[in-house]
Amino acid sequence: MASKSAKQRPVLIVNGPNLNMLGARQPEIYGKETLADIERACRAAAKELGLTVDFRQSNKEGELVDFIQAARSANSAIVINAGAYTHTSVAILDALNVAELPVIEVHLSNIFRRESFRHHSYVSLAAQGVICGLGSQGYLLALRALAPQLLGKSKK
Ligand code: CA2
Repeated sequence: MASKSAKQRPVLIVNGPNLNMLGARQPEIYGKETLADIERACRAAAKELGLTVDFRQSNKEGELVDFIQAARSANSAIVINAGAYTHTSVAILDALNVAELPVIEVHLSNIFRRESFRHHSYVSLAAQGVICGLGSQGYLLALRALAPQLLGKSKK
């Protein structure tokens, strides 16, 4: 069977540790929305843009690597909020580089206004762009940035 074009493959939106706790704690930093709210908003935005999404979360580094490895053939691009693994994970960086897909890094909070250990991101080394500090809007902006690239360069 012919493989799916970039247009037909969903964008992987992948979320790292503790992001399943959104809405429950620290709303002053991460906002009041839950991850389910963000997923709904991403699905609605994707639909308007003519895209589809695979929305995932894991607290386990290896599982995040598995999602990214699978994206190479299953997805058209990756939007990633790797949570705290952003600042520590060479494994996630390596997986993103192997995926050879457009990557946009998103953070709800402005990591540069926070502790210095959050100022360095391994994920950024593989990212086309980085959006931080705009809350859940960052995810929607990432989809908006990807849409013309994905829809304009369909391989058929
Ligand atoms: O700002 C972001 O999106 C972060 O990726 C969030 C990570 C943090 O380690 C990064 O430095 C920046 C932490 C996510 C923790 O999420 C929570 C949600 C509710 C309550 C507590 C933590």
